Amino acid sequence: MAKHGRDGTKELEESVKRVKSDSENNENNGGETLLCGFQTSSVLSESVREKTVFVHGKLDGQDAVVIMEKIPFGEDSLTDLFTGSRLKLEMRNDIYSTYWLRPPPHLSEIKTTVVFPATEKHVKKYQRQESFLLEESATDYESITLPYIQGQSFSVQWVYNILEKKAEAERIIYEDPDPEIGFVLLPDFKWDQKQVNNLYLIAIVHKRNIKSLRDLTLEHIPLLQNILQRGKEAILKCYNLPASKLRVYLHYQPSYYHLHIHFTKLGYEVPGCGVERAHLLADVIQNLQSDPKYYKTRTLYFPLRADDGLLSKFKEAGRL
Ligand code: DD3
Repeated sequence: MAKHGRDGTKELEESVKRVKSDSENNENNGGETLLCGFQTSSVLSESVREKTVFVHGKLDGQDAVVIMEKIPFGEDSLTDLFTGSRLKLEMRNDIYSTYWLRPPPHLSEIKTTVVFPATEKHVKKYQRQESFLLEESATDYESITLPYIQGQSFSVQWVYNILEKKAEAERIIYEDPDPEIGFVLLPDFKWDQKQVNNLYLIAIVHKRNIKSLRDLTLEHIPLLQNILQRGKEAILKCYNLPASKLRVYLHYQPSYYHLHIHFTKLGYEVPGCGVERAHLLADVIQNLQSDPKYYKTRTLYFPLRADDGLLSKFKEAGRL
């Protein structure tokens, strides 16, 4: 488990360095040349603003999705950037001049995520899609959503790997091993971990039978309170970020059906943090306190993408 003290940034840097040298030592096992043979089929989506691109292609004849993202400037790297770079002049005019700066290799890294082999679902997930807001009553959940979830083989093997320390063990920043109210807290891999400005951690519960918000009742309050309390404490200790700077919430629908809580930095407008999908953990706790069956009985609203299988089920049932 990574050690983190009061001085969050130093420790953060240290753990980032460690993760890097781990993967550097790994050579090909760490995938150094993995993408050399990548054959692009299509660009699924891209965003000029987010500076991301999602590419579908083939590796060894199998489908793969590669996600690349240029990361923000970190304040700590500015000195290295100025001293270690060369400029190529583009134009000069009066007191104005523009350049192309060629940064040293360690400052020109692109955050890259590879899904391989990718299923058709992975490929679809990253195609730009229209979304629609659905209204799910308690009976809709029982008759449409629940059977759909159960019929799907949404694999959460990667979640079990984290809980069993078969993957990402060194990335865990806090763990409460209690089987009832315990959880693991670690960086979501969307976070570059280079700066706290776009902090994104997930708490994954040890208990395995809670699919989503819909399953929560009074009996889960101790679990939820534990995550809220201890999660905030761990983030303060590790990254020096107080609870007043955190957005702590659940998604409905979640992207995987094993209960997990998102911790993101306030001000960082991460996809999925809008009112149509995010439920603040503190609100969830209060709602359960005032009505133990709140999430079993209420109508819940959520957006679905046009190609989502669940959307078709709602259409078939005449609910859209
Ligand atoms: C996922 C939601 C899931 C494709 C992609 C992402 N954080 C993860 C595996 C390991 C992780 C995550 C599913 C999958 Cl790009 C399909 O996310 C993960 N590890 N969000 C961490 N730390």
